[in-house]
Amino acid sequence: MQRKLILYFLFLFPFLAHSQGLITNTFNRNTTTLDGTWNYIVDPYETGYYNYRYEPYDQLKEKNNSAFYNNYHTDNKLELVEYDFDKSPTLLVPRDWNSQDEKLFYYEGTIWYRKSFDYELSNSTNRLFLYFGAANYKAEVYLNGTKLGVHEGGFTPFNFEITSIIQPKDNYLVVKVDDKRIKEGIPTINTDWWNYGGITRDVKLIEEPSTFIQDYEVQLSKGSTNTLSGFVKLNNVTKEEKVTISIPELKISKILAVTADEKVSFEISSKKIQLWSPESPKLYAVYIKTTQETLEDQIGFRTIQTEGPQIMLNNKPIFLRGISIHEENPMRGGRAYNEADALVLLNWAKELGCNYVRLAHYPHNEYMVRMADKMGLMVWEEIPVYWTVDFSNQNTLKNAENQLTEAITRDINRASIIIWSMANETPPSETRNNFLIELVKKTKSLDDTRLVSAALEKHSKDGVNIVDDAIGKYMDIVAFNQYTGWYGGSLEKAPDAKWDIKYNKPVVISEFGGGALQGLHGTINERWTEEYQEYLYQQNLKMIEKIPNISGMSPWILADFRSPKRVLPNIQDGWNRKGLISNNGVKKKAFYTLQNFYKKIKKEYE
Ligand code: GCB
Repeated sequence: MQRKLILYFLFLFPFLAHSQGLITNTFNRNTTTLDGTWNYIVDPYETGYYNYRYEPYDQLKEKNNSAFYNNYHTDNKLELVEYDFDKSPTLLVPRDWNSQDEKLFYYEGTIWYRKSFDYELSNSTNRLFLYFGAANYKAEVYLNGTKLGVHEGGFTPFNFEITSIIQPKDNYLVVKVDDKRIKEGIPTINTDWWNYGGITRDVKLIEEPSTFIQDYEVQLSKGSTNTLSGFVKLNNVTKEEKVTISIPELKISKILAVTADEKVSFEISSKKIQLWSPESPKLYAVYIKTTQETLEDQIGFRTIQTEGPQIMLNNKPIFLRGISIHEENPMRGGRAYNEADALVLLNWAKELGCNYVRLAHYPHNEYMVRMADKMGLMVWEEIPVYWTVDFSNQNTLKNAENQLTEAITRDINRASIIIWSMANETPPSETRNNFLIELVKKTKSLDDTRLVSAALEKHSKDGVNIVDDAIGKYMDIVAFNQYTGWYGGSLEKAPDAKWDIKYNKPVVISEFGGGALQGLHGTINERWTEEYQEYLYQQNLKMIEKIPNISGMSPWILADFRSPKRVLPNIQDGWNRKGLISNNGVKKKAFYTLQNFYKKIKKEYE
């Protein structure tokens, strides 16, 4: 049978549903992948979504209120006869579309995806969920003619229950993904990275028993090295349920009674916990068990706090030897999306001598943070509140809070994550402060064990570098970006720079750096040469070492990354060249400058 883009769902769900309570730890559940080839239709005018009066089909209230409807509907079905998925080409999922087809390289707009699949529940009382690791930027999801809902935000997961819709044969999943940049979005229109569109992360079906473990947290209590605490949240509790949390290696087994679909807290004491650290990234097998299922996770336990100007990991001062990373595999071009990509990026960071990575400027995929857990890399995780988002817009705030909540919910059990970052280089104002304060409150309400920060900026007066952004008061770490020797400032004088930082808190340089085309050589005064970049690193490192309360850094950036803003012919050609590694995977001279510096710092802290 020829399948068309059938839009009969439009009249069944005349409202916008949203995604439902997030299911976590999908890596260790009973799942079936929907990754692979999906048919697609490029729809720049959104003809599949709006009628000719520019009314969204799925929001039409009256059956006969549009000419389109009168002309084309039969039997509550609306067919766009000019569409045919079966005759359409395919894209790989997960992957951005830009790097899969030259014609889509610069495309920003709507693409319709279609996947057909069969699925039989293994047990008639079981439930089925459809899970997306991420789709950039806005996804509208339809299954067998029913609209499941909408998700906004390109870097966090979402899921929908499909138990009552799934059929054993020929399920017809349609997803509209729209990556148009919008002023009120998170991020907004203007960023310095490629706006990769598409279903960029794994898609899976999750089969669960009727009552199941939706979400949980097992972490050390704030400041304690021997009390584990957290919560378990079951879904669809109809009678009292017994939940057992066990960690066999620690001889821990704790039973909770759960009587409602809400987070039930617990505390467990243990004297023998071996703490997670970069030197020894110990992970424990943790089991959450109900009468209906057992879920395993691999979780590390560590404490992270500040004491005046110091960051304390497991009660010992640490220095964050970091690097900033975009979620991109530069050698392939395109979004990083799997374990192999995570290994490429994080192995480079390890080789550089890092114990810490800043995953900029949005939540990276789950492979990255799970790999960081295993490799012993501490992580700064960020949401894309970048530059000039629409701070006075309440919907924008809700959107940011939602993305933050999804990121924290997905990653709360990852020992590697020590810092939640609220924003990057946002212009100070009362409106912006209020926006960020709300995000800090949200973060602390979801997770009081980690540190909160944001990449701020410095300004200069009478030759003194000043950091006095009022939002610093709400941050556990004062982090700021500075580009001495690239966007102004003298490299010769850098080591003698004066600093006035308002807060007695740990200071982290969240960015510094400069561009170089790998293979281009010259003097230290010639921009874009490897020598210039090397000198820039040498001078910046001399300067940074002397900054009061300095506790770490994440220079900008591990590898060259694509940015439409970077157009200088024969040098940039669409790449931001501040990478220490080229887009061919070749290390530039400055890589070794930083590597040597980190060797020295490591010795000082041992
Ligand atoms: C910054 C931004 C980062 C840019 C970088 C640059 O301050 O935070 O996203 O890519 O500068 O290269 O200019």
